[in-house]
Amino acid sequence: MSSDCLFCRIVKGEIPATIVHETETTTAFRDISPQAPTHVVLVPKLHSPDAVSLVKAAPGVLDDLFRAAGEVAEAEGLGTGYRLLFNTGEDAGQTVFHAHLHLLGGRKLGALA
Ligand code: IU
Repeated sequence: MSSDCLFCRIVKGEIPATIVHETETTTAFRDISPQAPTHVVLVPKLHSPDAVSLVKAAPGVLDDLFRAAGEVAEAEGLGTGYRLLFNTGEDAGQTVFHAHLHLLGGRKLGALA
């Protein structure tokens, strides 16, 4: 946990967020600036700056994130499809340096840039 990391603070309940799912290792909440009708951010409770660092530090947690994403997608009724993505590094548009998996769905999604 990092006291100056926004997502660590959401995980600890210090900053409000609309939490939609929680497991022992994962917290999932609605993105504050949704890019699709369903836009949920899934974060590991363990602080790691990006997904590749996370898989090195705690590989099983990545499995947990994807499992949780599937559960959220089902709960949100996204049976016709959804997108899961990690922005990794500044050039990819990562703005919060705590690994997080975006879950987007609820409309036809365009091609990736
Ligand atoms: P990115 O992959 O690092 O760009 O994603 C960070 C996301 O975190 C982005 O979609 C923001 O809208 C979202 N977010 C949030 O949900 N709550 C916040 O308080 C802040 C950012 I700051």
